[in-house]
Amino acid sequence: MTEITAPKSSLTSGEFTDEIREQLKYTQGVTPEQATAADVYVATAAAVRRHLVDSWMKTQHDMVNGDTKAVGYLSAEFLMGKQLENALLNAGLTEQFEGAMKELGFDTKDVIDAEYEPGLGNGGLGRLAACYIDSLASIGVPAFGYGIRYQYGIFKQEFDENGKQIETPDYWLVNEEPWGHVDYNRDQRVNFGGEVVEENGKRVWKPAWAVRAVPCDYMVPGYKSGRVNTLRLWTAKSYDEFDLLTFNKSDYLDAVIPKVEAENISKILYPEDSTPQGKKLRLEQQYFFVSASIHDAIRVFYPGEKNPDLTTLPNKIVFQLNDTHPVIGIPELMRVLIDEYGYDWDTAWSITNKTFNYTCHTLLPEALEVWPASLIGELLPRHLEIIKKINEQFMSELKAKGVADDQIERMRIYTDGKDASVRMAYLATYGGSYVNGVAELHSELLKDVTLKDFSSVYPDKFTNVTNGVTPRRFIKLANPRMSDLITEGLGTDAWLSDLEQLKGLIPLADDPEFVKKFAAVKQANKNDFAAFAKRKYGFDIDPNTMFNTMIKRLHEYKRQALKILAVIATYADIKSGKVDPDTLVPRTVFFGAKAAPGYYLAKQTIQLINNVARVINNDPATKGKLHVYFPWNYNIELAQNLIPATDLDEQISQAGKEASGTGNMKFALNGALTVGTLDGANVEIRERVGAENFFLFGMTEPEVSALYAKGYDTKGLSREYYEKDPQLKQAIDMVADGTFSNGDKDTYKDLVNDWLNKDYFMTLADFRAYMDIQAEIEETYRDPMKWARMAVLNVANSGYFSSDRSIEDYLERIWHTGALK
Ligand code: 4GP
Repeated sequence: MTEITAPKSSLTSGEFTDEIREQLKYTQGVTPEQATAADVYVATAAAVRRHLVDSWMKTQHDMVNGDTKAVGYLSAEFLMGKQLENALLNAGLTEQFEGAMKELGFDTKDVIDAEYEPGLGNGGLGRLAACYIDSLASIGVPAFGYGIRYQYGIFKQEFDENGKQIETPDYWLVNEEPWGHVDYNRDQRVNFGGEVVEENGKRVWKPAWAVRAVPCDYMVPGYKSGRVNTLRLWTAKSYDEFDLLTFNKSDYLDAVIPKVEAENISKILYPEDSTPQGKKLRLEQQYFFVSASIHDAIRVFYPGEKNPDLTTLPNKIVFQLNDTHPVIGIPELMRVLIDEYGYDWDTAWSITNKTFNYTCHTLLPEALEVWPASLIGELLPRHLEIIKKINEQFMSELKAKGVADDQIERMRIYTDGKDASVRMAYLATYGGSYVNGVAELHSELLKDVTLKDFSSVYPDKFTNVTNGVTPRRFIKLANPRMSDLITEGLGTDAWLSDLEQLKGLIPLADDPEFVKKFAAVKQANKNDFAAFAKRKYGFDIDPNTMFNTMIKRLHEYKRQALKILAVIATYADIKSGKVDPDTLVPRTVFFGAKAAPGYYLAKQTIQLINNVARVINNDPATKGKLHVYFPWNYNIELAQNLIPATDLDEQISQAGKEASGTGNMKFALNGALTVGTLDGANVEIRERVGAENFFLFGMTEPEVSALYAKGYDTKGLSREYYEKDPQLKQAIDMVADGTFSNGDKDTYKDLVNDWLNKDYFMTLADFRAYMDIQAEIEETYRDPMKWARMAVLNVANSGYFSSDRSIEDYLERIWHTGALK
């Protein structure tokens, strides 16, 4: 084996240029003169991969032959973002790339832009997985990301002429995808259906059909660690190309049905993020990637062994279940150990229990997956038997511990009866060693509310790991100007792998020169964003206004409705003459959000925002004072451009509903101030950056609970807020009266109805507090040095929110492993 090749900084630009030329010639068959930016992108990607291969092999070798336990991060989503720039940075080839592009006569931006962004995730949970595999590699922990290589990622969002969201398929593989290596020789067979029979006193699964799981490997280079891990995404293939008999009878279409059915499994990312529907295909996807991954891990760690000693499995790899999606892995490992390797139940249980842990990313009860037992029985009959047996064992264990009968009933993993079902969160909690929430408040609520019965019996299983984000992508790449300024201020760039070093900026918050430079960086980023938005969306944005941003999935609990009602209220005040627009801080409000295709109220909210934007942006009364833009198809690229340009960030979810949030961290680390509720990680961000550097408003979680107890949503109490607050009333009336729908009163009727009669997420109840905090925000913004100083302090005190720190917490509290030696 070769030595670890730490990024070869000795490589010259000229040499790198030659490598790219070689790729162009021998792989793509074009001359540099014929090459387009897209060709150069593919050639550069191939050249970068070559530089990573030795470290990749060395990392795998050390992982398998050493005694450092690896991490298997099982996730249905990996929202990676574009790869080229990140790979160049982590491989230490950024400068060589810039030199090479000069030599070849290409603009680096054009080449980077040629990459099609893969959207293999819905939102927070998928992006977190991507940050975590970056940090694992950067710290040097051996790890696999295991997931699905969906052919279609999250839908592409467009808006029609009425401002409605239109979803179109996102075929990200439209051009050559140079990063993934399809490895047909390391495939796995995944079985489905059929029945379980008794043979020689043993239960034997006789599956009815199977698909071939083919891995596609992505190298995950660590930043300056010399380590390269693997993201292994599975593609479903059919074992039969077509049925020759049927084909010969000229039923061409029928002949390919089995192939289509098999390949459907990895066809498309399931589009919901918080409202899973009982879809068979979803369960097939989950089992498909989890089964392939478990078998793959055994193949990797016990190479060539016919009778491996799998009691050592928990010392070789620990599987992290990213939400409930991969939880079928628990009965699958039991099945593999018992049926395929002949272990007895207790030994299998002990191995399984030590190998899995579970991270919960939500508190919305409807997002904790529950599968109908009939569906599991149909697709995975042997697993259903195992789950029932786990449930029996669990109930006896609870009884033996003296747990009361009614509590035991509530805790059932498998619920009997006509609508028998399996609660995946419960299975994960019992079946693994640890359960963690993703921010302190969330972990507390998980323990005290959602999984209270479990934490009362197994208190030691519960822990917290507050989320984090990778500073490489979200500071260094997204915000190069600020990164340079930080490096200048600290005299080193070591902060990029030890983000707490940002604390060194604290004294600089009192250095007017530094603060001025910081403000100038923000202004330059805003200018850049205005140019980007012009190019990409045709927007004419005034960069000399406050940039006020709300980007995240569209969900009622996140309360985009609160923001848009506040915008409408301000607009109404200007129109009615109540407020002189010249007294307002000029503001540009940005929204970025996709709504799940089946989520009606979320889609209405999108339509409303678009039409508020249309009306306000075309009204001379607000020109230069208030504007609203909704760039479509929110993705990582947009986030990387907009976050560094933002002055004020919105984190205004109903307290107790946002598990953590990670956008909030990205904004604080890029010098935006936050207006937010005491929810998710906002709580910890505020604690760290200081209450005086955070615009807090709204009800707390206990206040929210108290208001529910009064019957807020069931007795229609929101109407009282509407009646009592003329500003709120006016805003809602404008939505109802057709101001934002060309006079049509029906367009938003369901949205308005919901606000006035239910308003489950208490938008109306928090409206006044939200309007009141605006005065403080405006006053602060009028003092640019004060604002910039607060922004510096946000950056300086947010180092804790590096995903490197989150990974260190996982290592210590849950995984009990570390970096390769
Ligand atoms: C998200 C949570 O909504 C968000 O608060 C959290 O920061 C993120 O996970 C990562 O932990 N949940 C999802 C989901 O994306 O699909 O449930």
